[in-house]
Amino acid sequence: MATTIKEHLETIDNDLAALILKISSIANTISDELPYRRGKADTKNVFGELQLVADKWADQFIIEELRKLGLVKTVVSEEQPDIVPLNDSGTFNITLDPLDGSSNIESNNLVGTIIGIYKEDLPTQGKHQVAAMYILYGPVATLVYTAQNGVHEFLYTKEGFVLRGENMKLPEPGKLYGIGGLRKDWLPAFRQYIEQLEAEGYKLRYGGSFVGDFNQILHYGGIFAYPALIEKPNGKLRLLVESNTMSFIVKQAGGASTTGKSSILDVVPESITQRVPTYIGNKELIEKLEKIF
Ligand code: P6P
Repeated sequence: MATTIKEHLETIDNDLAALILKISSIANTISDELPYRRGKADTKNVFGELQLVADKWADQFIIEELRKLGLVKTVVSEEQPDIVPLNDSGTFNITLDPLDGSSNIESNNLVGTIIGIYKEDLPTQGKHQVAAMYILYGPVATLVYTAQNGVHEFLYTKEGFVLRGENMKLPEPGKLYGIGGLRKDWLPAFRQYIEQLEAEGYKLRYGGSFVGDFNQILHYGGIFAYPALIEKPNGKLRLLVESNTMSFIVKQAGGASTTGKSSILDVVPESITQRVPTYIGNKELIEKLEKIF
């Protein structure tokens, strides 16, 4: 009999398990609702990006579900301009990208929900996470989490989320590379680094959603980056709601992440909207990358 996520969570702190289980329970609602939440909203998020109906709905839905649980003190969401207070007596503080890659909905490509879980008040360094997870709405819905107990993947079935992979590690050596931004805008040294990987036979996989592209690196190894660009030295990805969460997961899976100079998990946030150049994947590739900057 396959291990359910509820059974797998029995080995961790009860409140943290209850939180992760709650988040897993919203996955199928979001997946079921996506066909009906299409089109553009008439608003922009704090980053000036046009919000989609699905972005706003998923954000509100998740925040209200977390509020009902009573364990969450605050939420920092990509779709909210400020920290959202939920329960004064809550134990956890959450970073949330409710529907990462939502521009992919129109073309039915991968989107997902990214969640970082902290006990410290936000904003704080990513290394202070107590758990991190994402849900990927793909051909099948999958959920990946770590509570500092390794990285574990679950498949959504008629019986709910069941264990598919336990203590996942990035395969060595990796096979893939996926890089955001336009090649002409990459820093010259980074362009040469990528051309070296191409010469070594790394295959390009880039799908326009961090959650989908990271998930490929977790399964096949390699490197994903939304790099520093000539005109945008901080790249595009948000430190709190995107890069810190995946960096916490990749470290538990034997990989690493960097801003180009140092670990993303060590960055002291200056604001909840801070962007960070993001390079993430096999440790050996990240170490090699840091030498060129
Ligand atoms: P581009 C999605 O909007 C996102 O924040 C990440 O999920 C993804 O990696 C990146 O932006 C895609 O950006 O410029 O390729 O559309």
